[in-house]
Amino acid sequence: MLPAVHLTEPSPEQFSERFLHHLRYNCGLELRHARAADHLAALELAVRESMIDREILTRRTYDEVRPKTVNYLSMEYLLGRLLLNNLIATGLVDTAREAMQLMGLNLDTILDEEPDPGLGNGGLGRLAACFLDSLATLDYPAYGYGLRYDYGMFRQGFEKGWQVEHADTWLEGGFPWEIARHDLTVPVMVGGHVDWIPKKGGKHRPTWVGWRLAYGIPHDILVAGYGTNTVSILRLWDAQAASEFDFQIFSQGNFVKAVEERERVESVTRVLYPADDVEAGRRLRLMQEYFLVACTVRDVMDRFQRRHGEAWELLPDKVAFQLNDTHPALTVAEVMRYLLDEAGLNWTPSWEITRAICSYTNHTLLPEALETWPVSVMEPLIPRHVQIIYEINRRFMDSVKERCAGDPDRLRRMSILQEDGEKRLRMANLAIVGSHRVNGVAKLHTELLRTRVVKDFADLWPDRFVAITNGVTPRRWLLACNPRLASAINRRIGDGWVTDLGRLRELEPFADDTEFQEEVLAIKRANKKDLAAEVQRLCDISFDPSSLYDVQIKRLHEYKRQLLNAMHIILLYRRIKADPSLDVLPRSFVFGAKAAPSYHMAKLIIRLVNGIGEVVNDDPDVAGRLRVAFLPDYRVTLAEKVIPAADLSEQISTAGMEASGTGNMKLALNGALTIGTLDGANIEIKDAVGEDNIFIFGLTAAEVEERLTTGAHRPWKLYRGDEELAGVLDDLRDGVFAGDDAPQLRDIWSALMEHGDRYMCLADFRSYVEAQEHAAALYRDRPAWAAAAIRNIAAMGYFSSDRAITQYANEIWNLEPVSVEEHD
Ligand code: 26V
Repeated sequence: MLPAVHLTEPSPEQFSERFLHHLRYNCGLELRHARAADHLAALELAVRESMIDREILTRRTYDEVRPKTVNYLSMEYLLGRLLLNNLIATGLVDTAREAMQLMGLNLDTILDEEPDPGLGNGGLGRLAACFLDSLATLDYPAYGYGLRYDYGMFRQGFEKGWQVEHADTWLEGGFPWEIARHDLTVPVMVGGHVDWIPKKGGKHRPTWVGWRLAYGIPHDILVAGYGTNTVSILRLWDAQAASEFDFQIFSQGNFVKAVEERERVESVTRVLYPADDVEAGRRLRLMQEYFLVACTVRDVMDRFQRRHGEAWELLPDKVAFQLNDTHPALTVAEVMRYLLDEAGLNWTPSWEITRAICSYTNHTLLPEALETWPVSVMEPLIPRHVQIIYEINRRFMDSVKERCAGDPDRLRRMSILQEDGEKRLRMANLAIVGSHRVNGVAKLHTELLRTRVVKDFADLWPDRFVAITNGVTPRRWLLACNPRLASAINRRIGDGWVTDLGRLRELEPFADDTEFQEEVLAIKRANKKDLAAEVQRLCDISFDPSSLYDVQIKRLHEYKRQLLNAMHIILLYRRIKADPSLDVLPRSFVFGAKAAPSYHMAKLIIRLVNGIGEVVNDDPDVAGRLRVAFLPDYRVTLAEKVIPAADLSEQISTAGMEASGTGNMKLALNGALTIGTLDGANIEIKDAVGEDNIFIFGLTAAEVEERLTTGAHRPWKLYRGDEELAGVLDDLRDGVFAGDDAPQLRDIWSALMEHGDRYMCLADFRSYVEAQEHAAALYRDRPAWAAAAIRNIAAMGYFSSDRAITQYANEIWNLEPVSVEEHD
């Protein structure tokens, strides 16, 4: 008989007892000696207690019910700070606030001490984090799986306007949210080769021999659902070398070599790759991808076996693997290997099971971001997997040949093996062939996948492709980050929206309510004041809260077109210089973006924007009407400060290039109006808010495609046809905003004028400027702007990650919620 588990709500007094207990017995301190970092640690441990109780309850329930469980595999999780969200989820915020007060401490000050675990690059990693929140909140049995990088996303600084990268040592001060589970360590095989060895009955079977062992140590981060007992686990793997005694080499007395080998194995989880585009083709990156997959499949299969023994035919009823992009695509090969080599099944049932449990989400259309791996890199590391993939491909090609004999081109395109030049494996093809569902992340994105990127596959298996538009968690992206707006909404429609975001529709009637308009404007102003203080602190630039806050926050990429935004600022500046008395709407431009350290053009664009700021911010002719701030080290924590204060949300990617975007949703949810192209989820946002409440401009995806493929895009013609555009381009050519770096920054001009302007900044320039003028005009009409902002908030219900996850559960995983009750 297991002991009863009841969850009791601590009083503020009890909670401060808990806090003091942890301060004393974990930090060895009395309150009077504790510093900010100690307050943080003690508070985290106090909250963790409540989460662990729930986690134990959750595990018990699942051991009993043995439900189907989804396993989300992602190389990246951009969690952001956890303390406030965990306090909110467990219902302890008010208790904690009071408890801190009782001890003369301030909760907000402590919250602001927490570092931000940045284990991801951008949208894909943040989406994974929103999904974990929704899975737990909706009571879906789920595990997140990822890697525990010692160094996460680099910290960004600026020197003379250039990006500089610093190591992110997020584990340095300890990370109380994780629990190392050495008892659940898993072995991972690497290297060796495949032999054909006779097995029982004399049949020769391929056997992987000569491999070496590494180990994966799980570190669990608890993810508490909001207002439910469910706590799910994000399990991050840390690579560890085999113990010294396993080393032959060691016993041969070659000590230094043994240590080097350990170092090599353990470096697998050392650092997050800070590029989200050009596939690195690096051995270490492949090793990371394999390591995640091998550890995870082993862990899931072990759990399955504990619950269901060798009843492998039950796998599709009990297990789902969701591949977050192709990075974990080796799951297909690893599950096959497990079923064939370890469970001893034959090919056909193994393949049926594999396909029934795997599914794949595509997050990018850019051809340069589609992963392929040289066979020559893969073979020495995972020879058995390469062999299995060849066999998958052989059978697949045979089946395609039956259907489309006489179309060798199609066969070549669909093959997992790319044979022109160096032999490579195409991970997207592997993921599609090995999955029962493939999803895009917005309607347009899925359509473009179907008709362009993987058309042959969609023709062959139309039902395999589904569209599931991304979403964001309302807990972090409204309730926690914008308490002023959240309470104002609660006062009008109650707080049901927190778990049912569609309820925001009930705000619609308040769009024309003067009182609510004024309240929303006042809240925005207060948030803008807070951000101004932050900008002052970070950049030493002063923002006027009555100016329009024009915000672009996202990774730095040419397709996202921070450059187009910069060109608009240059245009405004030129207009003011030409006539300083001109009536221009005061604007404060906020940029937040990291460039991949190896992405030359992205770094030039950062330098350009910083250069524009330098020229514009202090120009007496401008008289404070334009302010440009590039906030250093953009990350989740900074997003939480910028988003509530934004008036205008820049979503200006070249149409057909942004898969979805999720910042667009967060900003609109916080009452910013979008200026954007018909790209990604912008299209669905426009449909939801109505054309009058968004500023749409630019070419459509079809028009971009047409111009790019026919060569109809003529930068010089556009230059000659638009005097203002020509002025902006001349400034770029002449390095007006580049100081001593003019020669280097001229590459930006060259990309536009000499290399064809691949991202169509020139083509969209005029229509962008006009959209900006519409935005400025509306901003001057405060009640009209407020009404549009309210309509945006009211229309964001669809963009909840709860809706997205419900769709995954129903359309892909066939997964049911399981509620976690207290135990008697
Ligand atoms: C690719 C690579 C290539 C090798 C090096 C490391 C690395 C890391 C990430 C990636 C792919 C990044 C793809 C991505 O983040 N896509 C974004 O996904 C968001 C969520 O679906 C979506 O909203 C964005 O539009 C999309 O750009």
